[in-house]
Amino acid sequence: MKTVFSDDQLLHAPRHEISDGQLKPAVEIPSRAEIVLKTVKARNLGDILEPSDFGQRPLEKVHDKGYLAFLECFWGKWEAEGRASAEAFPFIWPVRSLRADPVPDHIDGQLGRYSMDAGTPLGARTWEAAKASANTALTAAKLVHEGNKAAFGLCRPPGHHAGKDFFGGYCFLNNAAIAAQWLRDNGAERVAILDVDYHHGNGTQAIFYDRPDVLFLSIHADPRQEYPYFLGHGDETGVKGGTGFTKNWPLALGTDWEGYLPALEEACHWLKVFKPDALVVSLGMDCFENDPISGFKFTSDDFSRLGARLGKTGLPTVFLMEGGYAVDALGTNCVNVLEAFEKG
Ligand code: Q9C
Ligand code: ZN
Repeated sequence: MKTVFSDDQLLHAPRHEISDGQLKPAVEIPSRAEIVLKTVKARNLGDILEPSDFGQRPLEKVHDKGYLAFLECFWGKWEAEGRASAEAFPFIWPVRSLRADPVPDHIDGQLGRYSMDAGTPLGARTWEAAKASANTALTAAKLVHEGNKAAFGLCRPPGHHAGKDFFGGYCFLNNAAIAAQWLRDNGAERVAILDVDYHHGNGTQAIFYDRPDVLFLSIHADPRQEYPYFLGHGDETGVKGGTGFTKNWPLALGTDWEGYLPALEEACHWLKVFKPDALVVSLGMDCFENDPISGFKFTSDDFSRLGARLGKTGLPTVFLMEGGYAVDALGTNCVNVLEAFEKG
């Protein structure tokens, strides 16, 4: 399987995140991508390609233009404001009874308008890294479009929490949504997204919630107990024409492979019913038992089981990396999925 990756994705290098009432060391860091790349090489998964530049169009098909302009221009405004910090955090949001329109002129207002949490630092080169990550996803999608059975976009920063007009959960551009939309625009009639990251893919779900052409399936920690808390419940199944084309499997904290498998089997059943032209897998490795911020109990071997099960679907598949914060094991867990998928 071919891997797509660009060094530009390392330019987003956050130092801290706001978590548990403290400024803590960031967990979504460049070494995540580096260890996965190293393992891809060590285990000879296949060629490693640089992404092509797809330009602004595929981003605008998913994201709001004002939001993209905000991401691009933010750091210049932050510096012009005389801020000394190496990264920016939002601290006010347009919640119930406040107005999201008009978008404020002031950067602190814009930060709140275009974000969902205070745990996702924006830095000087975040935009470049996020764009490179999206181009990596698009290039992997193109490889599958051109007839490769599967491809791996080593995306970082991740994407599935980012919505049409907001960043959060370490995500800025929704790589999976951008790839799925590109596949739709290039001949695929139906695309399925299976999100196996430990956290619910709220951004991806919201982007396709009213659409029947992109099936969104997500298996994740129950939002009653876990981030992102405000989406990913079992009764969310889509709206309007998209009714029935979103499915969620919220699982209890402490879930192991045995507890996970029935949900995975149901998700694979819906893939079979939907018959997509392509599958996009939002591949988080944060279900791992030693993940520092998560509560499931996958072993490294379970990631091979996951990959083998996905291989059995027989679908052309674009794997895009999402979360996973046990850096030492991240490469092993990720390549376990990809290798087992290919062995089928
Ligand atoms: N105290 C992804 O996996 N909050 N994002 C963690 C821990 C954010 C995870 C707080 C988790 C976001 C792509
Ligand atoms: Zn996650």
